Parts: sequence; structure tokens; C-alpha cells
Amino acid sequence: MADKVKLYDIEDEEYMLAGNRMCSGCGLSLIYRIALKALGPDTIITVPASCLTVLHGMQGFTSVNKISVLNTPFETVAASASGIASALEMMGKGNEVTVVAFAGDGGTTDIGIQGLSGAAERRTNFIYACYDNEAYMNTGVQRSGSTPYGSHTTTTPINGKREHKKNMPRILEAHDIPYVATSCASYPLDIYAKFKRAKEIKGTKYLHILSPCPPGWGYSTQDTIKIGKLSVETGFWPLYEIERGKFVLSHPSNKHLDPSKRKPIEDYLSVQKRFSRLSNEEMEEFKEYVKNLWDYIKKRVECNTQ
Ligand SMILES: Cc1ncc(C[n+]2csc(CCOP(=O)(O)OP(=O)(O)O)c2C)c(N)n1
Ligand code: SF4
Ligand SMILES: [Mg+2]
Repeated sequence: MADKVKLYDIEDEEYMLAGNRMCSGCGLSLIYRIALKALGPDTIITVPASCLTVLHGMQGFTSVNKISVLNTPFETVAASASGIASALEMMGKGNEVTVVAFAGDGGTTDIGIQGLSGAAERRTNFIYACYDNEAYMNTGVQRSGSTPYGSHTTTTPINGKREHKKNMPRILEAHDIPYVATSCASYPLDIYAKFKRAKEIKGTKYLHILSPCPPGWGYSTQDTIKIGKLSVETGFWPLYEIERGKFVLSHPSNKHLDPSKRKPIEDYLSVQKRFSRLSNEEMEEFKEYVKNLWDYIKKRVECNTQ
């Protein structure tokens, strides 16, 4: 499992330069800055079409420093990372360079899932990181497989999305890979620790990081950290690691096995415009979703102690 990280453990070196084209308050900017510090310069990253491409900018004007990045077609981020990982193995550099595919939720849960599944099944030695802003944000907030129930997007404008979020970490765990973890932009130490751990393990590692997005979710730019924390504190987005089948809740989610320690889900939903038209019945549906999620987690945690 990931080692506990303190603020002074985080690298001073900045791989993301000041000034980029992301919206102010973007959760992805925070995630990427911390992830690059954990990964270091001996890293090659593949990035599909997404807000992350915008962060990188164009050759000659890029905001990312010292780390090699390859922009790939939307559906090929895992396939291109697989090719790079194979080439490095053949050159005898498989242990020297970390290969990372870094993609949005659309590029992961929908359009890139086939390539990701194939790479995981082939035991490709790479980290796949999905930053999840819960819609196709770069093209104007279209619904993805990872958009939550009830959320209004430009393709679910009348009643909001009718289905719950696809549980991608569970899908990846079913591939029997050595490391799966969740995190959130509001917890930089957690992000850092989990990238560091993923880097140490050979084989396919999958990180799924919730990434609040002010324009897509409908809140003020200064509230990104607060909203991300509410996702965790209400139990909507549990933080955990699964290393070689062992499921461990991360701080601060470990206390949320007790439902009385979770904040009401309304605290999270009511501060975002995308959920502003939820009916009472839909709110109940959300509560049921969180309850089911935690019933499952409880079983997983109990399995570890048997
Ligand atoms: C094959 C293909 N289809 C559609 C697009 C248009 N496109 C570019 S970015 C994007 C949205 C990506 O969504 P996501 O992966 O969730 O990343 P985000 O933009 O939210 O960061 C889309 C649909 C494309 N570039 N290529
Ligand atoms: S649309 Fe959302 S994810 Fe994209 S740059 Fe803006 S805040 Fe970040
Ligand atoms: Mg997205």
C-alpha cells in the first residue's frame, strides 16, 4: 500500500510551469501538478484528446517541463502507451522509464476502454491514470459513462442523466491487475502517495481520480477543494487502494464505514448547478446509490479480516 506522505516529502521541482490554458479552479491542474512531481522526469506520458491536451498546449509553448508527452488519437491512449512500454522493454529500459497513459473519463470509460482492457489483460507495465471530471468537458459538457445520475449536461438537458456512474475501478480490478486506487483533486498528499506506489509496482496500475470542474459542474472557481472534499466526506467518492486483491480504505474515507460519520449527500449535490433540478425522489435514489456503494465496500473490508 502507499506510504503515508507529509507535505515536506513532496518534490520541490515543478514540472508544470506557471501559466497554462486551463480554466481557473480546474481540478485537473492540481492533480497533474502533483502527479508529475511523484512521477519525475524519467516518464513518458500519452494523452488523448481532452482538457489535458489543452493544458499541455502546443510544441514550443507547452506548460509542461522536462517530461516527454505524446498526444494520441482519442481512443488510442492505452494502445500507444503499450507500444512505448514494449519498446522500452526491448531496449532494456523497462525499469528506468515510467510509462503513463493519462486520460479523461470519456477517453477512459467510453472510447478508450477497449485499448485499456487489452493492455491490462496483456499485463502491460504502465500506469493508467483517469482524471474524472464526469463529462466530456473539452467539447462542452456532454454526458459520459462516468457522469453521475441526475446530472444535467448538454446531452441530458431535460431530465438529467438516468443512469449511475460506471464503476471503472471495479472493472479494472476484474482484470486481476496488481494495483487499483481512487483519489481526488482535493487530497494532494493522497494523489502523490498513490502515484509513488504505482510507480514501484511492475505490471498494470490503474488510478481513478475525481476532478472537480467549475464550468461543467456549475460552481464558483474558488470552491474546487471544498467540492472535492464534500464528494469524499458524503461517501459519494470513497478513497481506497486495492493491492493484489487486498482492499484498504484510505484516510479520510476509513471512518465512513460508519454511515453516521458521512455528511448528508445533499451537502454535495446542492452546491452544484448540474444537480439543481433533482426531485426528492431522485435525491432518494442518490442516497440508495451511496448506501449500496458502502454495503459493497464493507463486504470487501470484512474479506481482508477473514
Ligand atoms: C475520435 C474523436 N471523437 C471526438 C473527438 C472530440 N473530442 C475532443 S476532446 C473530447 C472530450 C474528451 O472528454 P474526456 O475524455 O472526458 O476529457 P475532458 O475533456 O473531460 O478532459 C471530445 C469528444 C475527438 N477528438 N476524437
Ligand atoms: S472545462 Fe473543467 S476540466 Fe476542462 S479545463 Fe476547464 S475546469 Fe478544467
Ligand atoms: Mg471528462
